[in-house]
Amino acid sequence: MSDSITNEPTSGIQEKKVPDKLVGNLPTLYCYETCPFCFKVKALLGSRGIKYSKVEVNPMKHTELQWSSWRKVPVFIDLDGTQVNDSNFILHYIDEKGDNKFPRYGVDEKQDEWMDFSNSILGKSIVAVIYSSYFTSLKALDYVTKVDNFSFSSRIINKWLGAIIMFFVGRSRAKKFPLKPRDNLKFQLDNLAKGFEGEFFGGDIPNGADFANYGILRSMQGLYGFDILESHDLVHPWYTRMQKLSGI
Ligand SMILES: N[C@@H](CCC(=O)N[C@@H](CS)C(=O)NCC(=O)O)C(=O)O
Repeated sequence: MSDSITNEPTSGIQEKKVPDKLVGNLPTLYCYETCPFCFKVKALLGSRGIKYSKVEVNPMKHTELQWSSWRKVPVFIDLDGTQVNDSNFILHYIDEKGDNKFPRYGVDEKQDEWMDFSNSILGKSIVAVIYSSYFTSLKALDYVTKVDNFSFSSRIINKWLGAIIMFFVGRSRAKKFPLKPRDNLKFQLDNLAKGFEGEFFGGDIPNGADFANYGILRSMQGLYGFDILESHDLVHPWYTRMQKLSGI
């Protein structure tokens, strides 16, 4: 295998430990405030009562992640310096190290499929709605004007340029589905509800599929299109249960 292949950034647990990337001597999550994949991890950490530090990454420059070959968020650093990349891998890592409450990857096909669904379908479906116009995109990116560690110019650029970029990302995501963005999200929520086994995907307690899909939807709260979830008679009660136990 050539070096260029072996050096590709990879999902999951990384060999090299990076204890110097911890902040405040706590497990540390590198994230964007509104990133759907980051909300998955925040929900699990919240539900397990794990204290952690957050590093807000600049979405344009990725300054805070320059040290890592994996430049997407979330990146999780555990107390011993273990770096874990990619949201679903991080969920498994945290659960396995802690309460070990949900089946590991490859053990429960249904859980694995719904965890994949969170990325391949639900994540794209919400992006198509949230960023369906320049105005809704601006609303979603308003948070960057309030991030303390960004400079004034970064805040302005990230918001106004970021909204243009995300509007085009939203359009490209919308093209992946035959239905219009709002109708598609409603349709995907109907699908999601088919995976519930009673209270949760995991039955009486949430499993990886609950945290993965809840996190994605949590990132929409307060943004354009959240009303679609609020008016869903099966998904909304599940969402409320997840919100209560994760505290986010
Ligand atoms: N499969 C990854 C996807 C992560 C992802 O795409 N994150 C976005 C932010 S929401 C990102 O970092 N994109 C690259 C960028 O912003 O440059 C995961 O589940 O963690």
